[in-house]
Amino acid sequence: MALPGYDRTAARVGIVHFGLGAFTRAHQAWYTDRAMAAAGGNWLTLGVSLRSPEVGAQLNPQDGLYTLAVRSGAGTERQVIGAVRKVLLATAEREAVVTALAHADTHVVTFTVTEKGYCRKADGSLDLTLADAGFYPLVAEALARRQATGAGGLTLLSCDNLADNGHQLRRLLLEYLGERRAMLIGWVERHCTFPCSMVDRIVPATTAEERAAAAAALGLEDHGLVVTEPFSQWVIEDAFAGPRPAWEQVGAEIVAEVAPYETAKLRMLNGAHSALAYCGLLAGHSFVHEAVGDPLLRPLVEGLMREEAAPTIAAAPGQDLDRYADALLERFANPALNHKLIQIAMDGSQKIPQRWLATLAANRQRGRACPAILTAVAAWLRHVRGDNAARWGSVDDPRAAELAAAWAAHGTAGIVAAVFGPDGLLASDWVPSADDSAMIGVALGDED
Ligand code: CS2
Repeated sequence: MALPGYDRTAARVGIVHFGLGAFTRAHQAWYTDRAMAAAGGNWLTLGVSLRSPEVGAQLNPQDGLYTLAVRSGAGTERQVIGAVRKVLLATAEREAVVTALAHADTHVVTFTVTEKGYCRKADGSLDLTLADAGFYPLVAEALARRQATGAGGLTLLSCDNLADNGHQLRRLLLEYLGERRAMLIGWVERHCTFPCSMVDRIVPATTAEERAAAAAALGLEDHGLVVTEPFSQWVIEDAFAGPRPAWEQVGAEIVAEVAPYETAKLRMLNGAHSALAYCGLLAGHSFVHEAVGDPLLRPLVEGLMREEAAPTIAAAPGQDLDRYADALLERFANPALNHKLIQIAMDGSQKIPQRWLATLAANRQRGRACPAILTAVAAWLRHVRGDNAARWGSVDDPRAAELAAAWAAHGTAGIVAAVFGPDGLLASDWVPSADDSAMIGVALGDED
């Protein structure tokens, strides 16, 4: 088994990361681990959990070390990742978090707080009440200290599946400062950067069975174990405020323009994932590899990727979207991952705007129909109505109650307008036409 290729006891913390879940441990921390082995540097990561003590409880007793198990049909390869120093819990250790963010050794702050962690209202603006309980006050306080001490600016790097994630983070943080610390705005604009990035690696939630299998193979229990696929991609906009790890030496792509990669990933990979999740659950499947192997669903996700999403993307030179779709189908079919559809199905109200609605709007402009996405939209509406609840439990979405109320008030006849219409819960640039509504209506059936 591979071990960290550098002296982690001598290295210092250079990155603070919000939301050190399974994804980051299999992605960013893995890149940073290899970047330190390749080029050295003080780039250990300090993880911050906003509310849940779980990740700290897993990693801190293990000194931040954990195993990354890379799984494919060919077997499992394991390596120990040493890039995480420790994990702090913001609610209990606020001062330690702010001190780390304000420390002169810290140059990069990274985020995987999920779509809802940015605390946006339905119109995209900042929800100040939610933001006050999120990462915003911690970052704002630390930036004020950095200004006061001359510690310098920060690179604030969003690694979440949001369109234009860096620009969104910048806009939202500036909005927060406008409300709470307006004096800082000019300094932040001059000294901090917010690169956009596209992150990609499929990382299912680690199960008890995986931990047991690893314990049998390793002879020790690893509470921080993470399981992932062989594939990984990280494209980062070249807009750093100061030093950074040598991520480009270990496969990350540092580019001038992230948008083509990010759009392709969100609309093709994530768009197909969400379609597989809602359509797959309704068809009785549990895992992504089962859903993509279903002869009725496979053409649906192929159509979604190749005929509906790909034509809306202005590809970068050398970016081949048809081959990208081929590779995605192969990744989805990985039988060793056991990626649960219900994991992808959570938080749909936060995910589908950038995964489906943007594609629908772009096709509308060109007068093209999107039968695959409309089928998926119907499956999502059924999901939030509770059609999968008997088997999978209640709907896990911050807007579940509003969506349930819309179903109760409008039923099949009115749900499309209530959710996607100009005043709907998920109003966007895509306003369903009569044809769209009819198509979704057919897929919904007339059961109510
Ligand atoms: C998935 C993503 O859960 C989900 O919504 O679509 O987590 C997906 O696995 C990653 O973005 C892959 O990089």
